[in-house]
Amino acid sequence: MGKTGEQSTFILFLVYFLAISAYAADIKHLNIWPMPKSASYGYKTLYLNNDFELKTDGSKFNDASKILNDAFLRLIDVVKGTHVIEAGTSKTDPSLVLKGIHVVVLSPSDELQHGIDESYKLHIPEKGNPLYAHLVAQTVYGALHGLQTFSQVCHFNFTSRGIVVNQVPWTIVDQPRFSYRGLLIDTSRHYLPLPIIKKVIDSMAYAKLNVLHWHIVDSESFPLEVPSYPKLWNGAYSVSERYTIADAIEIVSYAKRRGINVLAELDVPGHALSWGIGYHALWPSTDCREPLDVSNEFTFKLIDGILSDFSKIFKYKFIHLGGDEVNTSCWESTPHVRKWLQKNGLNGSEAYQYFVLRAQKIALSHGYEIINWEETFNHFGSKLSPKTVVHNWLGGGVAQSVVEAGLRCIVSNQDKWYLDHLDALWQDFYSNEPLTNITNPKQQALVLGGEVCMWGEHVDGSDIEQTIWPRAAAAAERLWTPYDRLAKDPEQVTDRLSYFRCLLNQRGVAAAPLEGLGRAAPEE
Ligand code: CP6
Repeated sequence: MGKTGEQSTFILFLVYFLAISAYAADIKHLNIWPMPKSASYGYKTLYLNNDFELKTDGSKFNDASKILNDAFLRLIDVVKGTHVIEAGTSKTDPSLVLKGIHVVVLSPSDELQHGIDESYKLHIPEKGNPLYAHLVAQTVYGALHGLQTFSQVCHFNFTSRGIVVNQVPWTIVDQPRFSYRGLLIDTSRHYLPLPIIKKVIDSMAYAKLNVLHWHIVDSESFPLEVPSYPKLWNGAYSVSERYTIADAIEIVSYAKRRGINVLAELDVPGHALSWGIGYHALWPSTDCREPLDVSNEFTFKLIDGILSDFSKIFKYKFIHLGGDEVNTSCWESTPHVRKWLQKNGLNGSEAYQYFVLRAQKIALSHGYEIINWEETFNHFGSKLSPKTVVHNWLGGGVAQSVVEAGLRCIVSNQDKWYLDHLDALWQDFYSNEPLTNITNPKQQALVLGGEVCMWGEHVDGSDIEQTIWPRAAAAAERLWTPYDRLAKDPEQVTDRLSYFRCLLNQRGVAAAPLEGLGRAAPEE
């Protein structure tokens, strides 16, 4: 029997209504940040056993250095929050008790490198005897992401005085959109004590960021020990504001155990005044103390020595060689450098190119691929090593030209992703799309990802956390979540981001309110 017009209208309306309410429910109850690639869930509640356990039967990964086991212990810690789980209060009905999580890691290797598989599948079934959550990942670092997601579906329940998982059954299939999801910290403008850096690393892992770009040294101070050139850290602010080699190794290892690579930067030749405090020969003259002296062989011998030391500590395949904001007129106005320029037939700008390319060759000889700030590409892009990744920071959307030229690129445009711009809103961070105007899939693949930058002029250990968070989280979702699942209008994710910000607070991270930092930007 055919339907009347009225009936069809009604059915259409009903379908429309159900679709809308299902969508609304999806947004409201899916409090996972960043949003996974896909997630489905139900309505049942399970209780975590007091002795909630990690099971790894069937894993090819033997966890000799306890990366997975420690991550599991941290998971229990953060989901408990500040509460004491009261023994003997857990549910006795075994059909409602989650005994543990069964983690299967398929790759035996614990190598953390750019481009490794970070995917995972998490299933929390509603039935089973005994009942286990299931997490499968190719690498242990994918499994770590899965544990982070698991921690976000656990809640402390005040009735049972224990931890519950709501909305079971869960099925989450997840993987990042971009392989490079970075945060820059700057320990030259303000020294950051080791415990602060570790807290920043912990918080990065909560948001699934995976690269700590360590802008270790710059013009203001040189806080790092370099065994080959032990006077370099004479450029530190004070004797106590320095990192030993053991400190640097500790940072790299701490980050690795959380799935985070450390990208070390030497910003040459333009941001290196402090280097000359220990070695005056690096300065063209006392009136011209940056850029580094391009005419002196010692400059390159020293860069070689530093990178030789770095290659034993910083195992990430990339090294950042800076190359931004080079004032070449200072070279041209220093007599002995001017003489050298004339002898070699170079002007200041050509000498800048010579410097950057020579530093690149040194880095390549130590096995590194190179990241350079975008000025290098803007001045002599076609001369750069094909192993260069161009790091955007100026506003002009250089990514498009970089990938058209066949080079790789990382996006950090200062109008959207500079955390030191205190008046930039989380909505700006959320809406910054790395693939703007890049439609060719081959070119899209050259955009490795992006990075938010916490330059250190105006922050130190006292306020770095609330300056980074929650805005970095907005960028983290942009870099993790498939494009189609991102909100077109950032306001649609306000509640979910608020929730994540609260979660950060509960975990001891001083994330600021979404409305802002509550203080004015300093005068420029
Ligand atoms: N330090 C270095 C900086 C900046 C850059 N490089 C910077 C420039 C402009 C703004 C913020 C930071 N402080 N070494 C540029 C890449 Cl607005």
